[in-house]
Amino acid sequence: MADRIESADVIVASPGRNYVTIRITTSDGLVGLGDATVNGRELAVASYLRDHVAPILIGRDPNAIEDTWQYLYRGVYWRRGPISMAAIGGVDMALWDILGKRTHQPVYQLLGGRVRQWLTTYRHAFGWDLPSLLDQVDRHLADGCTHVRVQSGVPGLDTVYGVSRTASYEPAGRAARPSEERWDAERYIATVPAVLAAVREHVGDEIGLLHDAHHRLNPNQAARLARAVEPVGLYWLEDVTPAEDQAALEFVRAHTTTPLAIGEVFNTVWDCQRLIENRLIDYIRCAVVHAGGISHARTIFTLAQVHGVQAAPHGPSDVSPITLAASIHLGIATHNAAIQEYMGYPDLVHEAFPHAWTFSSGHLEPGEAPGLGVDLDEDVLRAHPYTAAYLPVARRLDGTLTDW
Ligand code: CS2
Ligand code: MG
Repeated sequence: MADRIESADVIVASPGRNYVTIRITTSDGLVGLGDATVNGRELAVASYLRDHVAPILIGRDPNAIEDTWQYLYRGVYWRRGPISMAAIGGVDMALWDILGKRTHQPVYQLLGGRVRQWLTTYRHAFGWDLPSLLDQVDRHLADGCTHVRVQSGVPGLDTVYGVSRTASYEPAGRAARPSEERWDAERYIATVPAVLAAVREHVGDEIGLLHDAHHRLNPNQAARLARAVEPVGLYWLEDVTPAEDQAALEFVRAHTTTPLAIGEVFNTVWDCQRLIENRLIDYIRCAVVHAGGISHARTIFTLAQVHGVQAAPHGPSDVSPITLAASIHLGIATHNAAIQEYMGYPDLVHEAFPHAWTFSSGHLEPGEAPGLGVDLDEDVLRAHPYTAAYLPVARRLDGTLTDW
C-alpha cells in the first residue's frame, strides 16, 4: 500500500522562548518537521493543528503537498489570517521535509536547485545611545556582515521597538498579560534621521543599512521620515505604515525614493497583491511560516518577481530554526530573493533544533542534508515547557492605543 500520513503531533515548548512545531510521520517511517509559531498566540495555533488539522491529515498521501495545501486552505471555508496560515505553513514545511527525505535531496534541490551559493543576511544592531549602537554595528561588521538593521532609543521614551537595555532583544514578555509601552511618533521622527546619518558616517557607503518603523506611522509621518532619510541611502525602510492599509503606501511611494519593505504580517498573496502589482514596495517580507509555508511563500515571491519586487523573508528569533531552514532553502532557489533576515538564536534554541544550515561571515547556507535538515532534541524541549508570553501593547502619551 502506498505510504500514508500515520500521525501528526504538535510540540509546544519554550527553549528560551515559545515555539510550536508540528511533526508528521508516514506509514513508511519518514518524519517531517514544520514550524507553526505565532509570537504571543502559540496555543491558538497548537489547538488549530491538534483539534482541526491533525485528525484530517491522517491517511492522506504525504507526497500530495499542493493538494494538502489547497485542502487545508480552501477546504476550511474560513480562510487567511495568521493562525490558520501558520498552521498550514507548518504542515507544508513538514511535507516538503518528508519529500526531501524520501528523495534524499535538500529541499532547495526540489525547488529547482541553487541560483546562488549563499544567502546574504542582515543582522540587528540596537542601542539606547549612539556609542552602544555603533558598538553593536561594529561587532556585526567584524563578523563579516555587509548589511545591518539599525534601531535606536528615542529621548523621552522609556521603550522603543527593537531596542533592549540588555544585549539581547525579545519583545514577548513572559507574563499572563501584555506589558504596556508608551509611544510618540513625532519624537521618533525627530530622532531617527540623525541617528541613521551618524551610523552612515561611521560605516561608510559600502554597508547596507536598514531600519524598521514597525507599522507605527500615519502616511504623512511615513512620507516625512522616508524623505528625511534619503541622504542616508538606506537598503530599505521597513513597515512605515500599518500593513493592512495598502493604499497608505501609494502616498508614501509618491514622496520618496527611499526603498520600502513590508510584509512580515501578511499571510497570503492576496494581502500584498496590490502592493506588488503596483510596485508600491521594493521588498516583500513574508515569513515562510506565517504565509502558508514554502508552497505559498513561493507563490508570493513568484508574483513579486514578475513585477520587479524582491523577496526578503522575515527571519526573527520568534520563528523557529525550522522556518529559517525553509527560508534559506527557498532563498537559495529563488532568483529574486535579495536578502535574509537573521536575528540569531540563543544557544539553547540551536540545541533544541539541531540544524544543517550554517551562518558565517554574514552568509547563510542550507547545508546538504535531505529535506530541511533540522531535527528536534526532545529532552531539551521537554525540559523547557511552554510559558505564557505576550507582545507588548503600545499607547500614545495621551493613552490612545496605537500600533506596537
Ligand atoms: C521585526 C520582528 O524582525 C523584524 O523585522 O518586525 O522581529 C517582529 O517585531 C516580531 O516578529 C514580532 O513578534
Ligand atoms: Mg519588521
